Amino acid sequence: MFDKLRKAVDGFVQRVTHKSVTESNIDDAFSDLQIALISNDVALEAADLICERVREKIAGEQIGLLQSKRKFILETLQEAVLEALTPKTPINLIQLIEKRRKERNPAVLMFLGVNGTGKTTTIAKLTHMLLKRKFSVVLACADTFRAGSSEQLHTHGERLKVRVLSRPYGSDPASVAFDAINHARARGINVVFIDTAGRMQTDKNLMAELEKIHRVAEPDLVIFVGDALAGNDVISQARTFNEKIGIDAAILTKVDADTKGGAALSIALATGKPIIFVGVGQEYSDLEEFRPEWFTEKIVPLD
Ligand SMILES: Nc1nc2c(ncn2[C@@H]2O[C@H](COP(=O)(O)OP(=O)(O)OP(=O)(O)O)[C@@H](O)[C@H]2O)c(=O)[nH]1
Ligand SMILES: [Mg+2]
Repeated sequence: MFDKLRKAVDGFVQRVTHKSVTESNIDDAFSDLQIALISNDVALEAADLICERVREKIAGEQIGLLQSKRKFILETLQEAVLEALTPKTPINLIQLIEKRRKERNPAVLMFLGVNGTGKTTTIAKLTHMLLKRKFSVVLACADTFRAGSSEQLHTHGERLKVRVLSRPYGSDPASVAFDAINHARARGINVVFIDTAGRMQTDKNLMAELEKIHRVAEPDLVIFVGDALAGNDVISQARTFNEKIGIDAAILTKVDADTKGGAALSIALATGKPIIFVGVGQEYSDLEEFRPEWFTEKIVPLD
């Protein structure tokens, strides 16, 4: 999956462990590592932070002895990547839903992101996962904008046997969210998923609409859905949605088709919010918990 980033890391390790490495040409190796990280969708700040961490650790060592220190460098790199990917305040979705259930309230989860990142598919996957855990779910089609959005969510609802609330195209999406939350409260349903229309983070009107949905729904969690293939743009997306609406967590989709691997690092560092799941295909079961260790090992293997 993450072949490109891994190759770049390998190249860096080979350079700094080479016999002729000196204090001065180690700088070149670091700037190559930084460029490799950036060209693999790692945000500039993230790349800087990782290079700095490795440099600090290596500074205490005698460069001449680094030939035998391949393992040490790989471990240091791993530590830096792991630290960047490990959330300071983790989120446990199941615990949150349980807590709301005990309070006899639905957990309200709102999804946002740019067009086509996989919001609707991810909601269907999460519904599938929660149904298996015996939670009840209702879906709100707060996308009254894109042609076919309501049909798409209704199709998932039929397959998964859960209720979908929608309104005609052009209606106020905030009122669909409102209806669904009331429906869940009245019937003791555990989880409300609010599916919003994809929008560019730069579209002022659509961002204002999203703010309204947010104000009305008062969600327990706002989840940013980012596409691993979106390249460097995912940084600006995550950052803008976080600044304008405020996000609590992220889900990274299409990781199955990603060879770069930098998007996870970028989202984590741009927002400081945890990535909670990753999408690894188009089937309902293709959703996995995000494990920082797993991602780190893919990017920096220790062998
Ligand atoms: N390979 C792969 N495809 C995915 C994944 N998640 C979603 N997709 C595909 O991405 C496409 C778009 O998914 P949607 O769920 O409709 O995306 P969306 O964000 O709801 O789109 P809009 O509502 O139009 O903004 C579909 O073809 C999905 O099957 C994933 O993890 N892996
Ligand atoms: Mg959608």
